[in-house]
Amino acid sequence: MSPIQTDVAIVGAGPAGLLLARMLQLQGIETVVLERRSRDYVLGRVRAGIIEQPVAELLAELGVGERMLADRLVHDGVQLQHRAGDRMVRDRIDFAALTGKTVTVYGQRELVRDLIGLREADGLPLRFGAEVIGIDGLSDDRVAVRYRDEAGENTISARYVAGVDGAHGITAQLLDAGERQTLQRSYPAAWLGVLVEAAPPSHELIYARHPEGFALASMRTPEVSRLYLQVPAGDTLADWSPDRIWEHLHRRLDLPGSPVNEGRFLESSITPLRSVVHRRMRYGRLLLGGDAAHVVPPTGAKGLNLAVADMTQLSRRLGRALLRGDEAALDGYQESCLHRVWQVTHFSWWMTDLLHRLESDEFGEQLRTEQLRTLADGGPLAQWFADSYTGLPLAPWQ
Ligand code: RFL
Ligand code: PHB
Repeated sequence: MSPIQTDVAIVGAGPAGLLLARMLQLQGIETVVLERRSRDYVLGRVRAGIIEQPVAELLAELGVGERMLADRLVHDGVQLQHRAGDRMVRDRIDFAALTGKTVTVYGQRELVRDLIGLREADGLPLRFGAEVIGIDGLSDDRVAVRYRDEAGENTISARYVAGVDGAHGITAQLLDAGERQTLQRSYPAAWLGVLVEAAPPSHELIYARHPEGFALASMRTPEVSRLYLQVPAGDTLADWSPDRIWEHLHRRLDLPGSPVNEGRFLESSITPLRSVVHRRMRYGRLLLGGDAAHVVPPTGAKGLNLAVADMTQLSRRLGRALLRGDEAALDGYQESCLHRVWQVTHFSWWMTDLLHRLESDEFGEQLRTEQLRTLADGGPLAQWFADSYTGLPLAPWQ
């Protein structure tokens, strides 16, 4: 059987792969999306909740925003809770006043559902249960992407391959470690996350620094909370009974008149904290992006947003290469992404260090306390925080 032919084979139906497919479709470029998990599994994953303003605007421009614009919560600030003297305080960072920008609360799960719905309604190829197992011919005119599904092994022949298969994907692993030029940092902590059928404690997110560790009160809707606790790296869900989770959430987050509301757990998970940057994002006809190319700890709510930023660069450059024969456009892909990747890696590392209990060191504690005071003053540090959190401008996608 002769292989299926396409312009761009997209490995992974996460937000990065699905959004790239949409941007290429709007430019008239053919794609096939291959996803190793089942449709139900992909639609069930919870993960991110915060969408930067420029990303929300892009989604609307791409025709993906209808349900998001109707159902989202718009936040124009966040609360930073910490000890000041002998009491706990909540300082508000006012995004609207500092930057004129806001963020959107809309679950990654909903965004992925919207993107899959559009692709299926357009009748475009998206194969679930199709695991990519190898890629050949990265320096030839066409690439052969080998995948396995329930029918056996098959091949797609493409001009380019987008490696957007996440932090545990195959595409980055096809290259040896030296080629990837990876830099990374691990943290001695993980996040235990629970999705809870109960109203959030505040109408805004509360990021809490507490002597027993970080906690975060986020939400999906006014009736559903998303709560996180810092736990030691290596802990599993078996170490955390529901009673123990509630005890820690109350201790770290409750203030008089503003308690965490208890409810039924709809989902729970543990995620290790780490920072990873593969400094090479292009190998011939393979282009890496999203979590396949870099991972940030979730503290700054940046992973999904950074994946989208990569995809605007990739979409425009693939358009130049495939529609105008300007292959050189792809030479600048990695360089154009990496400045933002490092800005976001720095922001996510800084926010993680500021709010978590990672080592007990009085000197470090004092520095963190003073930074929280400086943030509360609303000066240049608060301005930088608000700019970084609400999102740097995106490059054009076409
Ligand atoms: P994804 O979403 O991991 O998608 C990759 C897809 O590739 C598939 N795959 C393969 N398919 C075919 N063949 C293979 N060999 C394959 N190997 C893998 C996988 O099954 C998967 O479907 O990567 P992508 O698209 O780059 O998107 C990245 C985001 O998902 C990630 O950065 C965010 O979830 C991170 N994140 C957050 N980001 C934000 O911007 N804001 C947040 O508030 C936020 N909160 C979070 C988060 C991530 C979290 N966890 C669980 C990691 C909170 C948490 C707790
Ligand atoms: C979430 O709602 O899942 C969320 C919010 C803020 C973060 C990370 C995750 O920094």
